[in-house]
Amino acid sequence: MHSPSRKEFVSLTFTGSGNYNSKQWRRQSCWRKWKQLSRLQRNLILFSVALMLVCGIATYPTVTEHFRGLTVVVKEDEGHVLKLVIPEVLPESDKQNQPLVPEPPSEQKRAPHKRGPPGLQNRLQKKGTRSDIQVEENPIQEAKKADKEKGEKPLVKRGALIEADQATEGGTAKEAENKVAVPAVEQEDHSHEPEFDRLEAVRDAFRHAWKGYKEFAWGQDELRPISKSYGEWFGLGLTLIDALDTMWILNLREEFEEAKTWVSTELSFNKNVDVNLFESTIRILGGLLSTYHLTGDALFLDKAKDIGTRLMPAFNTPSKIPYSDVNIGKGTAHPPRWTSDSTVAEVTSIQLEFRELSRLTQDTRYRAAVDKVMQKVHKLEGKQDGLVPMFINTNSGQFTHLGVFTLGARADSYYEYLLKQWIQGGQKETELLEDYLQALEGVKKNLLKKSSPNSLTFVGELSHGQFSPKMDHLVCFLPGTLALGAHHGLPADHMELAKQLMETCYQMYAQMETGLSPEIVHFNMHEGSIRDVDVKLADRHNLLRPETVESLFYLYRFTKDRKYRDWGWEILQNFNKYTKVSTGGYTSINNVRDPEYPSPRDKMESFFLGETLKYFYLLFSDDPELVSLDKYVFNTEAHPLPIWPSAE
Ligand code: DMJ
Repeated sequence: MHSPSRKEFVSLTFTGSGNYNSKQWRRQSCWRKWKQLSRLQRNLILFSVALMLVCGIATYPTVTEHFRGLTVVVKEDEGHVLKLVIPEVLPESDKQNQPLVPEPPSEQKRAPHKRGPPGLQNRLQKKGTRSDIQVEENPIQEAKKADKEKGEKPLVKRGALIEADQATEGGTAKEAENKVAVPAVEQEDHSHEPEFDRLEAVRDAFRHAWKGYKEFAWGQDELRPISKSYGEWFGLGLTLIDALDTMWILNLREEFEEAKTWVSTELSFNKNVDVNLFESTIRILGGLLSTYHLTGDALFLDKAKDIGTRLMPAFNTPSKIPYSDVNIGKGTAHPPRWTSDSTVAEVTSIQLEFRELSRLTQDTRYRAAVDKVMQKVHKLEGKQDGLVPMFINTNSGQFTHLGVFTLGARADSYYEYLLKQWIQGGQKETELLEDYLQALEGVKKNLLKKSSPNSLTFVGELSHGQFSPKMDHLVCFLPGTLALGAHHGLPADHMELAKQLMETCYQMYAQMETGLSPEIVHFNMHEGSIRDVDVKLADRHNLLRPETVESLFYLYRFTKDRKYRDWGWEILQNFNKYTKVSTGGYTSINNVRDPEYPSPRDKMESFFLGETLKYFYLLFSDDPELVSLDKYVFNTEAHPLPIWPSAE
């Protein structure tokens, strides 16, 4: 216990006279004062000083990092300028841009990120590394500047792989733990090297995707690469079947043989399972038919006939417009539980496959069923300038939900298959061509607009006469389809429109911080807009979809303009940076606007192998005979089917 009179504080009152400025006086005076202190007081002072020193050392990196986090490096010509950006005082609109996903762990924030191809890299630096740090600028000007810089062959830091086991769909605690692995070794940018390297890069990507599928999801529908597991949809080995012809085209024979063995020994359609008519037609029937054509192996035709026959009960409806779902084991079909409607795109995008099945088997029932659907839709009321609504009733055979028109989800491939059936059948079925041409006029009249500030041509939507500048990534099939039509003799202005829309679809990638497109964008149309593209929080995901790469392939084949390949190369690299999972496979992501934390969804869609990687390969291939567009027509899942010889 201390005596109550004893004071437990340090008094530093300086008294006395003399030269206050002399060093010696100060030293003596301090020492005197120190000696006058009690031992406890001296110990207290020493302890406090030591504590301050320890804290100072420990917090130093955090403080500096915090400072760094509040800055954006802005490259001004040669020099670099650090600008302070304080999130708390960001404009309200920028705050809204902050991701919904949980904050990443601090190590992830601290990791030195230097991502994106050279061009994108510079744009990102200007914008800051997070989506909520935005510097007002014109992204297209920036992209052009970046294109110039590409010529200098700078080093690209290959982005980081996503580590498995670190995140799952839907923002769970695991997701918050998601870490990005230490960046891989620096690698040369291949963008100006021979196409061989790009083809190899696609084969590498396929092998990596296949590795994950083989290890964790073999024979199942879809790989869940983060949790190293799988997801079932129909229970029919969807990814494996969707990928068969891709492996053949990419000349991955070993992988192909393993898959073929599974098809011959394990695949059975005699299963009590409900499948979606459209999805199983385009992925399974289409995949088996194209593999049969590429390989000549009857195994695949037998399997195609089996699944095709099992899907036929879907057409037993009062209107002959098929139900959405079929039980392929029981031979029963039904609409979704909540409606007797089917989706227009679904019932009008199964024709290429069933028609081809009839041709190969000489059994006319398949073709008769799907042709009837087209004949009915051709005559239906409720179109606007050739544009179709999104739903059709299986009882009445009439369109429902009238007045809403889109080229995106639920209507997209109706337009694609009008043209492609016409091509498949040797350009004889004039009703199909008429409907296609009329629909394109409908698009031009009702849906085609320009964005601000860069006048990008885009395809919006119409709802009861009201225009919406919303465009799904799915619409990016259109440049390719337009170009294909022009190649087959349709008006040259289709090609011009294709080029304009191709630029727009590319910008949907290039204007995002990850260089990957979101699922849906909204274009700005009012003068004085800062950027062309806005993305709502709920629309920021990327599912590894193929449409833009598909169109790049067509545009390159027909124009030989190398910029389409370069755009594709940029996109492939960004898939590798933000969606590749270290233990195998690629994953859909939640947020294309946050390169720090794109937030993996733990799912690799079968179309990534069936379509996206196949179109990348064909885009980079110099061989126009590798699936010649004068001999084949691709179904909507990228499975090539032959254009029928003119006699048929
Ligand atoms: C694919 O299954 C097909 O391309 C379909 O037509 C649209 N959706 C996916 C790819 O995005």
